[in-house]
Amino acid sequence: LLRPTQNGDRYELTTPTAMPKAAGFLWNQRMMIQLTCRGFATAQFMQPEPAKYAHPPNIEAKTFMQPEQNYYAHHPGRFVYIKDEVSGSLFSAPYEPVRAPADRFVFSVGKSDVAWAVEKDGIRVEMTMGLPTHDVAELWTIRVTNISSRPRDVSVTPYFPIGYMSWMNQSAEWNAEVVGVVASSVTPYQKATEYFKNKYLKDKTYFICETPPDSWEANQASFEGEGGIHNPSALQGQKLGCGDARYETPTAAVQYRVALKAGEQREFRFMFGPAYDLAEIKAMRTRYLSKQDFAQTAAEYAAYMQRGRGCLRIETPDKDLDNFVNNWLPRQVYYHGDVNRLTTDPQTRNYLQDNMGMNYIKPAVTRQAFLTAVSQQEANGSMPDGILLAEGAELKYINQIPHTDHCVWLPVTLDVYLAETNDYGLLRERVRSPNGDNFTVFERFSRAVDWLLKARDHRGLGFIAQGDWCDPMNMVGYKGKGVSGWLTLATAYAANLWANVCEHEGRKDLAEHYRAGAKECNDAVNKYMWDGDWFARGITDDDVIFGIKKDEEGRIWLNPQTFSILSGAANPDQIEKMLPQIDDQLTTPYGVQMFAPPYTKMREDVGRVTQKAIGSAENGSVYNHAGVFYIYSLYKLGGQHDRAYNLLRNLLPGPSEADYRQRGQLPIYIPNYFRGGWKEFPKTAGRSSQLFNTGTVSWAYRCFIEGLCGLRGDDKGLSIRPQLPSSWNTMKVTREFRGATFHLDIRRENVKDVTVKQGGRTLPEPRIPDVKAGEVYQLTVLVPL
Ligand code: CEZ
Repeated sequence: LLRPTQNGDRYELTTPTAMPKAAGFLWNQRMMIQLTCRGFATAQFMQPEPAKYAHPPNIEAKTFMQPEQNYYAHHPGRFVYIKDEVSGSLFSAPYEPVRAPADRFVFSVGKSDVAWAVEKDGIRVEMTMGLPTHDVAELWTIRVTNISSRPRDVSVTPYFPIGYMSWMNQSAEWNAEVVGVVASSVTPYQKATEYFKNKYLKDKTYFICETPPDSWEANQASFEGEGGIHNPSALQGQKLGCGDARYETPTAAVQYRVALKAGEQREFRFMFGPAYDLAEIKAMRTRYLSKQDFAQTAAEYAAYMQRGRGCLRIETPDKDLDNFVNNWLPRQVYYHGDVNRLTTDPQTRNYLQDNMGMNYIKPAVTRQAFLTAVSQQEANGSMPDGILLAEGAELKYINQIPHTDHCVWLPVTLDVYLAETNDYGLLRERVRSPNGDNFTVFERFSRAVDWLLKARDHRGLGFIAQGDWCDPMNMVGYKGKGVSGWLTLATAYAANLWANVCEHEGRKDLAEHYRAGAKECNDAVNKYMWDGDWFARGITDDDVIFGIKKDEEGRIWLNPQTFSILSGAANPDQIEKMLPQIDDQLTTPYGVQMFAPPYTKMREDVGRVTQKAIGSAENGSVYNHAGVFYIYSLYKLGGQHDRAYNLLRNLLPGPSEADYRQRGQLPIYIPNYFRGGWKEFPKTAGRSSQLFNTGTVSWAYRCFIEGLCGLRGDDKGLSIRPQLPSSWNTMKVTREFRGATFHLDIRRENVKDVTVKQGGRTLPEPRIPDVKAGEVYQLTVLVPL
């Protein structure tokens, strides 16, 4: 079904039907494309707002990237029809639209390309797609080989549907100068002001060929005819109709008639993408469309991916895990830090956490992100709902709804930046904001935490307004009174972290102030929200406490428990009561659910989260972001090696075949959720959302580095406290840190506490002080039995 190849550098799936939505993705700073094993594709590019150059066949709503997208016969994709012109038999690669079962099928996802090899009736089709590092375009190589022992006469017809581009104006035609189909459109608008904004949009889509085809078709309806997409009428004739589309749905189909001797092979190259005008298409053609340029572009792109390789290599008893941590997790972290989910207004909490991951890859990017974020701080110290990244960008979608947690993420993510870089100098940078105020980063962080401490009610609990970390929890506090237990705890956690920084900066007075604030929050939660075995989630506008034993739905929520551990609100007795409840009520074979039981009907004093489908998204799914907070809190707590590790491993599909099939996802990324509703709907439980945009990954990487491997920096160096699961006796780790390289040989032995040896010498404590850039440290680490 599924196997890693090339040392985990690639994953191969050998059937298009067992996990139909299994996909790979590639990106550069201007675009992203997700390709499923069956050949369906979703691509976006930034100009600067996200736009598409291949569309569905009818008007599509514009929205943010959604989980659990469905595919259908006419979904945009990249396909090749192969017809035996003697026998008349037809198939398509990779699998859609014909859906003819192949004799051999391999979908191979690499870090810098996506490829297929499909064989049917003696013909092999290989398809490979790559991207340039800086431009928006897909580079396709299609190779057709006669693997039978007789000469073959086949037609090869790449089919790249362009779809419904615009209700104002759309057309497509063959252009001999660029050797391809060029579709044109006008992005629809109504306000005169938009005309000027849209004037330079890339409203053309091109599909150009290195080798001129024998015929082509630019009109979708003519291509498909009465035969249907699985057996297009255009393939019945000697050649394609060479038609155009005049306010008709554009497509790009080109045909080569090839006679292949036994063993003979033909190779074709194409480019697909958006352009402003013909001159740009010509320039793209000249820049990329040749064998040599494809090879060089692929090498450059691979080097670009390689720059995101991260700072950790592990060798553990679990090879699939090693593959993921060494090859794929840092790649996904890099993606988040590199493109900010392809929005011009990432949610503030997402922006900060995505950039938190960049600490382990390119800390200079994180540093800049802090400066950008605080430059948009409001005059009252609060943070806006989204951070604007492009000129003219606006707050959209969820960023128009007031959420009260954004300030929390400043100290929380700064903690990692300081641990990695020790760059306290950042705090002394001065940042002017558009509202005219001018403060140092240090002052801005203080103002943010002060705002959080102020935005609390008479009991000392944090107002939730129309949401906190949980976006769709929009009606707990929309009347202005409701409070969030989680937010109050997160405020305490953030205030404590900030107090540590204040202390480091010689501001004992402020440290005391923030610790006192944190204590107030913790005390308030303990006073009003402890329900005997766990903490409640919140109290509504009408003073109804929820997330407690007597609730039939939404009875226990994960986030308050997690943050009570991180904030120090929970004492050891409380933790001892909470953890088994989380095991019993929330933990499933696919990870830990963010609450349970899921809501089955609207609760008007909680909000639209209760209206989401049972076990999907925030309604009681295995929401990995919440799950990984919990894992992090277990590693912080210590002594929970197995609980933490089992959940950490479970963020990843596999390694059993049954698990892969149930989750339906390749083990090359962590999705934002797996379906929950484990007791209610076991049929769908575990199913992946297939959405690789998620705050989970920076935390997951952090858990591997700081938690499992126990390697955390501070102002004095690197401390070493691995937390191996009990089933492991050894582990090898290579960690890059502040320019130095650490090789650790970790073993279980009869020691009382973690013991570190360097060159036969036992260090006085498990830490390396004064890390020197350029140095290589060889360490033996002994951990207790
Ligand atoms: O968005 C995510 C947010 O990007 O949901 C998380 C939140 O912490 C992240 O910042 C938890 O609520 O509006 C909706 O109902 C959406 O479902 C969003 O809540 C969700 C998107 O689906 C992306 O995952």
